[in-house]
Amino acid sequence: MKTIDLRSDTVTRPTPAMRRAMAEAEVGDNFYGDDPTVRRLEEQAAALLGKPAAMLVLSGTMGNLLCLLAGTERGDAVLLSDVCHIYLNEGGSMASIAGLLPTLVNGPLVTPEQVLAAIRPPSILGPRLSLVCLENTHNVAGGSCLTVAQSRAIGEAAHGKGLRVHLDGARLFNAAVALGVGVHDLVAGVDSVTFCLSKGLGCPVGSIVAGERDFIERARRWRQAIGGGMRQAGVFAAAGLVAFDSMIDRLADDHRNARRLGDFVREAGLRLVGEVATNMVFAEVPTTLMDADAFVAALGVRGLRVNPPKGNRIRFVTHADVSAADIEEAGQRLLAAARSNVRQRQWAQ
Ligand code: TLP
Repeated sequence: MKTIDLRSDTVTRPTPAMRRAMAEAEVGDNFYGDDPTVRRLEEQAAALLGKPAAMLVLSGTMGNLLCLLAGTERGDAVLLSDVCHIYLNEGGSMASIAGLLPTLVNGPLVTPEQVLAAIRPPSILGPRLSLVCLENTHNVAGGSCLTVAQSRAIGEAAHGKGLRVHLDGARLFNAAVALGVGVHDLVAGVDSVTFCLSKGLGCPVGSIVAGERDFIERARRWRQAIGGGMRQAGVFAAAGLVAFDSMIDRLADDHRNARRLGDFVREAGLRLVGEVATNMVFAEVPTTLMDADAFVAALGVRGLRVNPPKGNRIRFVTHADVSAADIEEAGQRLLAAARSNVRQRQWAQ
């Protein structure tokens, strides 16, 4: 039985074209700026995003942290959602490493009104609010997209008050493809952005940070300081170049597959949480059907892998290593898992 892995879009293996490019990559010591493949990747990334400079880093978490470090001063306050990845899932590094004070907005969306409401008159008493963080697509909000207009409006509100804006765009290309816009339009209103090569774009490792030249130079110093300096990184930057050529447009397939999976989720008697906007499907297992842990176990027995549930909520993520046919098969397994439990309940009564 073929395992279908829907835990995350980070589980993809490099494509044959990536493996070839990695094996043949021209490399050099990136510390000395000698790696031509890294340089090419960074130039292409900056051009794609319409930002003056970009830099390769090891992960999305590292990219976000560097943007916090380079875009703030210790003791500053940062406005961000209480369910965003930087706050929830990055080990508290914004506080423990960057020395920042989170100012939280309830729920996934940070609005221009919330930005304006968070501004306090200058005072030596309070923390200085200097940065707003956004996330696009938003993971916990079900892979939902922030539109160009929304991003611009938040950027304008923040800039009007002298604040910087950072975008955690781990899945920025998913948003661009789903909205049918260019990534540069989605990041026009932000000062710094991180996106991941290792998620929907299918690379084995790597993320990009981008912004103004002096900002990227500050981030480069911090990358070195936290041990993120790299040598012949062209070996994996080469996969990123392949991704730019061949892995962006195909994200539409992942989105189509996610919508199809959403149909199966409903058919299985689970509650679909929100609309399926990109490559994520969030579902709640009704207690009348079964306990969510038992349901995930029933899926596991049938070769369908998902992460442990959070409460009664399960996340399914589509990616380049699951085909439309795999999704049909996953749907059948989902239905079978739901039916198996109903039967067990009937026996237990
Ligand atoms: N998200 C991962 C897990 O949290 C490990 C996932 O499976 O979704 N921003 C966002 C919005 C993310 O979803 C992630 C990873 C990151 C940043 C961090 O990226 P990495 O894993 O490269 O550090």
